[in-house]
Amino acid sequence: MGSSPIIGFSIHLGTVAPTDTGSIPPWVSTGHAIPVLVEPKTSGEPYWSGWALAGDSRATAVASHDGVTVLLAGELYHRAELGSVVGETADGLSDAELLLACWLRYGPSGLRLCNGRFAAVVAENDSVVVATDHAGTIPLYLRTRPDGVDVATEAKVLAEGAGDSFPAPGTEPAPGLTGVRRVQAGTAVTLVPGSTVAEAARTWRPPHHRLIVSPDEAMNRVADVLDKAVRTRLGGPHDPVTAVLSGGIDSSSVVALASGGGRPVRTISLGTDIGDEFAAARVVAEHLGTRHHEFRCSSEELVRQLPWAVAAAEIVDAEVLEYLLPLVVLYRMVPNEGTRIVTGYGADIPLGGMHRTTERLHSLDEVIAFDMGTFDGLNELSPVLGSMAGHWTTHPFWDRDVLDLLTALEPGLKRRDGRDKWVLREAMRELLPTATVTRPKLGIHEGSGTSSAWSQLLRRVGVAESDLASVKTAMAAVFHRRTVREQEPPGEVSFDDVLDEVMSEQNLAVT
Ligand code: IOT
Ligand code: MG
Ligand code: MG
Repeated sequence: MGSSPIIGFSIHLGTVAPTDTGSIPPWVSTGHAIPVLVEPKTSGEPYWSGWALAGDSRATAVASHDGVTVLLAGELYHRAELGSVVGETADGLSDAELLLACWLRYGPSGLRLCNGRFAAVVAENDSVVVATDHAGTIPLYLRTRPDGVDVATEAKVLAEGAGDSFPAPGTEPAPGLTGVRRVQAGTAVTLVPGSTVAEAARTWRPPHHRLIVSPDEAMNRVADVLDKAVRTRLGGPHDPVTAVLSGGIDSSSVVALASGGGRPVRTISLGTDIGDEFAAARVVAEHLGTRHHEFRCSSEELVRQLPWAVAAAEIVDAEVLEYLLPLVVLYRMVPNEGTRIVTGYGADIPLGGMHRTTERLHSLDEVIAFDMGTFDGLNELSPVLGSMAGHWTTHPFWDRDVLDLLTALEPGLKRRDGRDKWVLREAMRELLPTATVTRPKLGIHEGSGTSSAWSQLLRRVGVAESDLASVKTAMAAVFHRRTVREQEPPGEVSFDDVLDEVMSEQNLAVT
């Protein structure tokens, strides 16, 4: 894991020699743009041309050996284990080189070994494999063309291309865009550029079975696997790390494990005039001795940054945008570019934390199965949320091993003794104050006042209570059209203009 991975890329793999890399694409992510140009070694191999984006100008994007070329955005988290099976020590190898070594030994099946946060392109002979990590945490899009295929980690980069992609297996249409397709989570799609030959292989699926383990063993296993996921995400023992801390059990667990061993940890919390969780976060920060910062933003200012959240997540789901907006706003307030940020995001999905009122274990498990079956394409873990402000984010709860275990634990370990997320709370009991371990869940959209602030702005112009949800959905679609399809910089998209447009479309008079 480099401290500054490749953040994203936009490349064309073609059958015709490119004259140059083309102009730098309209990213929302910011960083150093590194040109990618790869000549085929033998006939039949594709030409590569395009750009990779990195936090560090010294980063190298591509690794090549024996006719195989690898481009990797993101990072791998079990470098030592991978090194042990590919017969090399991982030290000194970049993650792209490690993936290349894995490919040379296992071929495309090597992607099934990888536990990471990555999007990869691998070319061998005339075939190109485009692959997401187990959970698709770095969204990956493609557009097939008669002379090749365009692949990019931001959909907006491909929005303008002509032509309709053929529906390659393992891909889905990207919302609001014609001809752009998204590679599914945990999927490797093999393509032959310039043809319609394609096949898909799954590299991961959420477990459907449930494990019976004693409560003690479950606690220990959760503590161990999460500890490892946090440690592998932090770089060297003295590298500084920043954590987004709400003071809930999820982010507090991450901070507790990150602080272990005396590492300097900075914690940051966001609050608005409508709401904050500052007191709860402070309890954790003081207990663990982190350098703690509180950021405040007016709730109206927060909601007005919705175009940024849409441009980053490239989604149209208003409810999910309410979860992501406070994080986008907070990341944009963090001053030093190139900050490595760990989050507690995603813990509630395998643990059923969002479903506080569910009484029966059956219904708890059903919502967990549903959420684990429907996360793909929501882009909640997308690095672009942070990389648009120049930061790199990573999410230990969606580490492959953590996710496998948390999803599979039988639901009686998740709801127990009248408490939600029981097994996580118990696993962290020794490391955190009791008040934190027993603190009831509060969603980020509630704690920050995001949902109510957006509703409030709509009520102010006369939107009826029964229309709030549909107006939010319609606004999300317009933000998406403008920032993704039309690639307008999010800073130039006005919340009020979009609201006006939606109101007149829906024949609702602005009062
Ligand atoms: P929540 O779990 O409250 O917050 C997610 C993470 O955001 C926290 O762990 C913490 O790292 C950070 N965070 C939250 N609030 C603040 C704050 N005020 N200041 C700084 N950091 C903060 C929604 C939710 O409840 O967030 N996310 C769910 C999943 C949503 C459902 N998605 C789905 N079914 N696909 C989650 O699991 O995180
Ligand atoms: Mg949570
Ligand atoms: Mg919360």
